[in-house]
Amino acid sequence: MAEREPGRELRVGVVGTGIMGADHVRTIATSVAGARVSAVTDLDAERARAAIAGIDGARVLSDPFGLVADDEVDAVLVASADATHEELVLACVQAGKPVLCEKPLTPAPEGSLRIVEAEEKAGRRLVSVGFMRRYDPGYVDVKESLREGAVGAPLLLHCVHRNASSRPNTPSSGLITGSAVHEFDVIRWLLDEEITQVTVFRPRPSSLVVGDTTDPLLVLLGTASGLLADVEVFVNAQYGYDVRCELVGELGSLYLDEPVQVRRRAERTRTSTVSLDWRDRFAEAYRRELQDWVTGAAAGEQRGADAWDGYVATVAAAAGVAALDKPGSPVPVELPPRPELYATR
Ligand code: ISE
Repeated sequence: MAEREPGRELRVGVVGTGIMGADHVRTIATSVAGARVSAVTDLDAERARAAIAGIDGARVLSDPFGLVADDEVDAVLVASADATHEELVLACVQAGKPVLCEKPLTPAPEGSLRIVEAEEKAGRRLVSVGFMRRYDPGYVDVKESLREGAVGAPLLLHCVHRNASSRPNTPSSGLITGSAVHEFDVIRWLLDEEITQVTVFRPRPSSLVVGDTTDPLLVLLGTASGLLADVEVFVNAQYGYDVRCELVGELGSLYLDEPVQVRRRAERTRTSTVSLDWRDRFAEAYRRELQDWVTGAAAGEQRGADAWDGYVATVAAAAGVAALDKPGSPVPVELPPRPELYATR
């Protein structure tokens, strides 16, 4: 890795300038201190050029692996197609460059485990995974209040994850691997314990869904200490993007602030407090995530969800996908012991 002069801005290379990649480029350029975007790459060169329009010193490169190796790239943000994550993240680990990879770390657990093993071999953590809810002020408040004993011992978690609409023919598994996986991560992060089993229920599907997607789904998760968490995933809720979380403890409940009003598609234009998608709902979380990643990378520290967290999320999601085929029956989440490298945070 090229040596960075102390005090110089961290030069970030971004692979993939689709919806999330372009959003991250904008956020780094406008709202993150100590970093600048030095290079981007995308299968669609035009889209890559559009993403860096107006950003001084940023270049469009044609090869993502060339970007990882580039002397003017100190750290890499991977926001390309899920299937490309493993190779790119492994290349970053081999090059000794910090990498922030959008979720999922890899589509299947085996790929994430190979990344964990590569980091163990390198003897250091370089990989962060974009589970941005860990930076959302509301979720952070819930976690801190729980730690401070505000509601006593936790008992139950109720989670809701609604999108306005999904792409036609989204496979039902996508509701788990693309959406509910955020709750899987946030549940283990909030509670500081592992998910041990996943059960999926398939209620009557919405008639507004295009294709044979089962939407909504109800997912029930059990944890190591016996807590239960339910997650409603409904990706064609029509009225907007709506994420909720309530933690019930022995002495009270903690929940994300939410607008109290009727939520209907027809009212969307009048209810400005309902988000249209995750980019505006989690804009502050993304900004804080990127800032923390940059600050950590500059100090040689890995921050946020690590490769082990990314791996565990894929294992839990795979259990959820298996559970789709036997509604109402729990599927165990089986994990190897957590490697020493990930013991301290
Ligand atoms: C999307 O891919 C995301 O990652 C969003 O954060 C999530 O809320 C949404 O449901 C997914 O489709």
